[in-house]
Order: sequence, then structure tokens, then C-alpha cells
Amino acid sequence: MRKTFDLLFLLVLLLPFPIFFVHAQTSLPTLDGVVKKGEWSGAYQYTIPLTNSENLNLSIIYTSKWIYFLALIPHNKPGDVIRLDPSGLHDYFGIEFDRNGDHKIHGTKQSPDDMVLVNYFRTESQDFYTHSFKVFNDTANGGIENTMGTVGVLNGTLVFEFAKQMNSGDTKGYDIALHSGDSYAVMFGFWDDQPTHSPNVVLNKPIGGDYFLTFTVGSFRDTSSNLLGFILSGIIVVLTAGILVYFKKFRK
Ligand SMILES: [Ca+2]
Ligand SMILES: [Ca+2]
Ligand SMILES: [Ca+2]
Repeated sequence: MRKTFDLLFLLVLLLPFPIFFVHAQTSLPTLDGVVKKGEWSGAYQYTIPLTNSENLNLSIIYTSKWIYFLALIPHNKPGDVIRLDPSGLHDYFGIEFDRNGDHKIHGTKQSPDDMVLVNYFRTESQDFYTHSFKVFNDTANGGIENTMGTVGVLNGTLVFEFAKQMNSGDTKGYDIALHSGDSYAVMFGFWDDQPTHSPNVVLNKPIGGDYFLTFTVGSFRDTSSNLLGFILSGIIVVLTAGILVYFKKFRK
């Protein structure tokens, strides 16, 4: 009987390690343009055919405050520029959010669409809005920057890691407001050595003539609740260990 208690005691003491491992698995990605092992595990994953016959591999993680995106795009053909290019012709990756719900490319002046662009030159994500086939930077137009992230390169694949606030409240930047369970329509665009207003843009393939793909806000992965779970697990471990010690002494 005593041996059983000793074994149980040891098991309880070792409990924090698997709990810590699970906690590490559910932490949020570091938006540095480098995909580390397991960093995006458990994300919602999509393979999205592009108009240039390549696939965009997309991963999405939701928290109550932010949506995290990982977009992987093959970019290793002759003529591709996969380096910082200060010449003025940059490579951009962009997501347009159909903020006005019309499923049309670019919004109208009265009701623009929301957009996130990541370009090589700045190597950071930027909050935009779009109408009349032009893009407008939120911060240059009285709005707020509500994105974070960057781009990296791995063996000819472009790695875009960025996040956008779920509901920034930025009306001047025309940010889409997303909540738990909402559906939202997005379009993916990629400009290769072209300015952002260039018509020669690679897009996701349209489905039934509609360039916008519809996603639904999935379950939240919040670090605060993970941390709370971690602390609660720790308390349970300490309490269980205490009970076992008590019984072990009681048995003597
Ligand atoms: Ca990363
Ligand atoms: Ca904004
Ligand atoms: Ca915006």
C-alpha cells in the first residue's frame, strides 16, 4: 500500500510537466516571419488555389482580441524578387475584408472595404482600407494601425505572419468589426514587383464568379485563459499532493 502511495505521489509531482507542455502547445505564434515547429499547430487550415496556379496555404488562429494569419506562398520562379527592394516596385501580400458585404472587389467611397497589406520594403503589416481601385493607409487618413506582423522567406516560400484586431473600433480606418461566430468574406491578393494599384494582381480563384471566400470566426485561443488554466492546474497538483502526503502520514 505504501509503495502505491509513493508511486502516486511521484506521479502527482510530475504532473506539471505535461500540463506545461500542453500550455506551450496552445500559446500564440510569434509574428517574426519564421515558422517554428508546432508554432501554428491546432490552427484552422485552408489550401486556397490562386489564379497563377499556385496554392496559398493559410492558417488562422482566433483570440478574443486578434486574428492571427499565416500565409505561405511559393515564390521561386525566375523574375521573382524575394529580397528587400528599395526600387519602388515592391511585392505585396494583401487580404481584403468585405466590410460592406457587397462581395465586390474594393469598396465604394461611401463604404470602403478593410484591408491588411504586408510588403517587402517595409517588412511589416499595415492597416489599410480600399475603395475606387485605390488603397488608403489608415494612419495617413485619421485612422489607427491595428495590425502587427511581418514577412520572411524560407526555401523560396514566402512566409507572411501577421495579426489583425477583431474589433478595433477604428471607424476612420474602416476596420471590419468581428465577433465570436461571425462569418466574414475575404479576398487574397498578391502583387509581384508591382505597385498596389496594378491590375496584374494574383488573386484567389473565384468560386461561382465570387472572389470572396467566406470564413467563420472559430473558437478562441486566449493566453489569459491558458494562463488561468495553468495556474488552476498547479493549485490542483499542490492540493492533491497535500492530500497524498496527509494519507501517507496517516497510514504510518
Ligand atoms: Ca513565427
Ligand atoms: Ca485601423
Ligand atoms: Ca483598416
